[in-house]
Amino acid sequence: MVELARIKASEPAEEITTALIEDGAVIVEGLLDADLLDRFNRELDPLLAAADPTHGGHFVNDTIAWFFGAHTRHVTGVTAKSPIFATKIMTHPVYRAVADAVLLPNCARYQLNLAHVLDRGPGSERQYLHRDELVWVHVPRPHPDLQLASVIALVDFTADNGATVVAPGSHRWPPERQVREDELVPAEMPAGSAVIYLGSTIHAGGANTTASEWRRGMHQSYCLGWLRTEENHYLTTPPDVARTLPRQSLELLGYAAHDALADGGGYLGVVELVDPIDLLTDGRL
Ligand SMILES: O=C(O)CCC(=O)C(=O)O
Ligand SMILES: [Fe+2]
Repeated sequence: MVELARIKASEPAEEITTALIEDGAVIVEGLLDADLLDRFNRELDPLLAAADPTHGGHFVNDTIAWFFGAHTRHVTGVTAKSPIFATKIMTHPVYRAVADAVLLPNCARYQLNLAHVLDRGPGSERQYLHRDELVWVHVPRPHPDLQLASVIALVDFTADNGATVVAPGSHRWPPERQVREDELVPAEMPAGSAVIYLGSTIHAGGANTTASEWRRGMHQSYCLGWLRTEENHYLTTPPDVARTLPRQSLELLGYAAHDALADGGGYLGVVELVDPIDLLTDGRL
């Protein structure tokens, strides 16, 4: 039986990064302390209570509708809806340290890709086993790590309630290699812990076979700063909201220019030829 390494959030981040690069995934125990977990869950409670598990049938296409199914309550664009997420969780030092190691060698700055709560209810089937990085299928292989992804357990994750399942080592497999059932591990973990995985690691939200438990998970990911992000942060978190956030959050939301001059490159994402974060912070935007 394959296992995932479990490392405490208080251990040096290099240990987490080493296990992640070795296995393609790692469980970080105690990422959110009890108080932060509780405050975040209380912010989410009313948003989830108002969420419709069918999402009104509104998805970008039919394949994505099938992928998420009709038993999941979604909160998307969490950066604008949860100040705790935008100021404490997206910028958590463990994510920063691991992303610095995994993503920064191949971009001038990395960014948030998406922030999506998946509250997977009874009846949710296992998601299609996938690699998150295939949203950038047009980047020729081999390529460097494009993405760092994570699901934080906001309730205890069990194999029965739909813990994320992961295929350790699959980040090194050729694209055509199929995964066998005995190669999958459920990321069982207590609330407040997280599974972190590479964009190239095969995984899926697990089936929720319980009668009444909702599996509340915070799915967030980061990607190289020169890629198009899955969520459009400028629309989910427009300047009026962004202005209330600290600089580090704005940078992760893509409000900072991607300036690759030091690497012999050019700039991306400017406004009036200026770094928009400067315009935003000094009141000109
Ligand atoms: O909810 C989960 O456990 C995983 C979600 C996921 O992999 C995805 O939506 O891409
Ligand atoms: Fe995924």
